[in-house]
Amino acid sequence: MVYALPDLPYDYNALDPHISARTLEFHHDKHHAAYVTKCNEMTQDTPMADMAIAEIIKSAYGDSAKAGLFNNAAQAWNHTFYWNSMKPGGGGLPSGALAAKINTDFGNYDNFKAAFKEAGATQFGSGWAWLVLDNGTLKVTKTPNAENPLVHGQTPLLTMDVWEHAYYLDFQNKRPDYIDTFLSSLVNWDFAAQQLSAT
Ligand code: MN3
Repeated sequence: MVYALPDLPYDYNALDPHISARTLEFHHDKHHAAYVTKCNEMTQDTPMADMAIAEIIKSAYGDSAKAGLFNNAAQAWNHTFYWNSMKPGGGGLPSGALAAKINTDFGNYDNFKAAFKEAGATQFGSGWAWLVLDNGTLKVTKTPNAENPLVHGQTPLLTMDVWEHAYYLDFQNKRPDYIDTFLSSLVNWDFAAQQLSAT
């Protein structure tokens, strides 16, 4: 397998002033690119070379001999999912079937929002906050480091990177402000709705 680094789905300055071009240049061109390069180096000339990246992630998870591969493969996948979880002019409320499902499973949008903010703010150190479909029910989860919902049999719908490199240049240590901005101005509900309708 050669997993290609995908281009950002928007221009580097498209999320300005919420997330700067400088953050996206470092985050995509340095951090994401390095995970992709290392993942490809580690699978080259092995039986995993022909596996899809989601299969590599699930197969390497929990295998201490493959911890490095897991971290790089999962981070390669997580970042692609994260770029798509945001869009220029994003934020606000979901609509259609996703909005109805959020109301059913969380009671209302504000309950979802509170759960997502808490997950992002309380993930100690590096990690991710997620909206997932778990056995037919929407849930908010958080994962440490590179871990992602695929290894727990859940379907990810949306993610937010809460590693410091995602927000430090724009928000410094104020992770809660980044989370508020993600929900108010960046979240791509169309992408999450597509993930839900594909299940
Ligand atoms: Mn990151």
